[in-house]
Amino acid sequence: MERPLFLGLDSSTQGLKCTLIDDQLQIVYERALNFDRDLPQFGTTGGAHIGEDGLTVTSPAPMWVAALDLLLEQMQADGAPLDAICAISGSGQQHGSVWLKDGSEDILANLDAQKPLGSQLAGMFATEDSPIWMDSSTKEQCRAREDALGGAQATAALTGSRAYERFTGNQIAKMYAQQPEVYDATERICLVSSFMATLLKGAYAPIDASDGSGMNLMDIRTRTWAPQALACTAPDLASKLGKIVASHADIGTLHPYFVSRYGFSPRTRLVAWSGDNPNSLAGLRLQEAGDIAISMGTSYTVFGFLREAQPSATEGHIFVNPVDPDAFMAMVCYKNGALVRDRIRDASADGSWDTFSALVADSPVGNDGQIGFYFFDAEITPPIHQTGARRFDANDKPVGAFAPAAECRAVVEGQCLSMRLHGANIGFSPKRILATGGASVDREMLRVLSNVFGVPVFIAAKSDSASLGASYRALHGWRCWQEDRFVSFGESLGGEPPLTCAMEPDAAAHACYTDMMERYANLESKLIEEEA
Ligand code: XUL
Repeated sequence: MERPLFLGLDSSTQGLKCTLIDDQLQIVYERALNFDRDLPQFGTTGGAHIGEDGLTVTSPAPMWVAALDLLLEQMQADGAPLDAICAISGSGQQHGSVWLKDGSEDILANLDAQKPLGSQLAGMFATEDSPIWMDSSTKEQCRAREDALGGAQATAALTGSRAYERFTGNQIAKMYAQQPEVYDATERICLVSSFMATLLKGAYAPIDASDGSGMNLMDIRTRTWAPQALACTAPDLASKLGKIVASHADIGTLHPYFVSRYGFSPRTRLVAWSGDNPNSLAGLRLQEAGDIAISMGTSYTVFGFLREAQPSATEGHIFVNPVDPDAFMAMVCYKNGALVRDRIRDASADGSWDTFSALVADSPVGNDGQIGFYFFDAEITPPIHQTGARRFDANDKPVGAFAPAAECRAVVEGQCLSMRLHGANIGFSPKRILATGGASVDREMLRVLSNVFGVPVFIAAKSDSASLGASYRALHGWRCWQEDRFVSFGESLGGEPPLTCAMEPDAAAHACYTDMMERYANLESKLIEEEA
């Protein structure tokens, strides 16, 4: 008999991707399409349309429908074994919303397998312009939400995050205020994740608790809509949002359209879709408290598994955990990641990574007390909008410049100290770190990371983890459904992930960084105060 297969789809900002795995977690097929390149008729840049104000950012919802058509056609043409797939789950860019008109479920129920999805669903959208996570046009709505809910900390305590402009609740409030006719014509507001699941189900699919945590609308403890958060958004919202389910929930079978048109099995189960960051947590197999991942790309993201939630008004987000419905995950985002390292490499290390690493390796742990802050872009964590470099000597006195070696080390140490400080503020006490992304190939970066946190650093075999995570979640949800009980994610996937330990901490260096933390935090607080 053929091995059972599990399909993960990932609808990101730029494209749609699939990862097909077997029950031993081996990848048997992958394919990706890019919206700008493969669906040029939608005229997107990076999968999005940027408004004239520079703040409003949307994506054309019909593009996501056309992408599903196209990807499935390509899979079929490649001879991917679609009939052996037991379950499908997926990952969507977080926070984006899709607005479906009254009667959309009837259109979905009556799909004709002879025709592509796109032409049949064209009339389904109350607006084709779906607001996405890159939008930052809802300042007013954010202020109103925090006022209504008792301030930023109260908003975070209830919903997991203070009011953020990209979060769906604030986008809904803006739609209601500025385009009430769209709001009134809408029967169902989906997230990008639940919209894609809706297409596969041919009926409205529920929002999962993990992606639902990115809306400023859900009570992260009860995993239900928070009435006070709905009330300050728009009228009669609960019925337009539908139900919230656990991320591992089985949400029904694949619509017969896909069985007839593409040759899927009529028994294919659907597992709730979730957001891309939750799926990355699943893809990296962070499955117990103390597991954190640090993704060091253009921007840096620190995210990990938490048993207890400690929401903060100043940093990060708490989401319900996508692989353990009783736990949480937290995420802290930085804008000044790779860009800063690149600039300092160019300015102080002749543009060479080898020179940069050698300078860091040859300079003392703790940098003789010198500390630097480098904000070349307005920063998210900490919230500092003034750009530039700020350098301090061992007596906390501002200085204009460091010697090249001290400059390179100050960047690396500063980034790691900041991740330890802000990670701790949102509740992380890591037992191990999984490093991914461009900077994770730099041994000196890994050494400093391990020494700052005092824990071993591991490398993930595959850093592009959202669609892989979706395939793992398909397997997880399917196991739970088959056994009619909650089977842990680890047990479903067969125990511990195979990880390579890249760096062990040095006790003396860790002690030195622990001493430095207080100075680092105080200096950072002063910079934040200067902003105010
Ligand atoms: C997370 C966020 C982004 C999107 C990208 O809060 O806004 O990471 O999920 O797809």
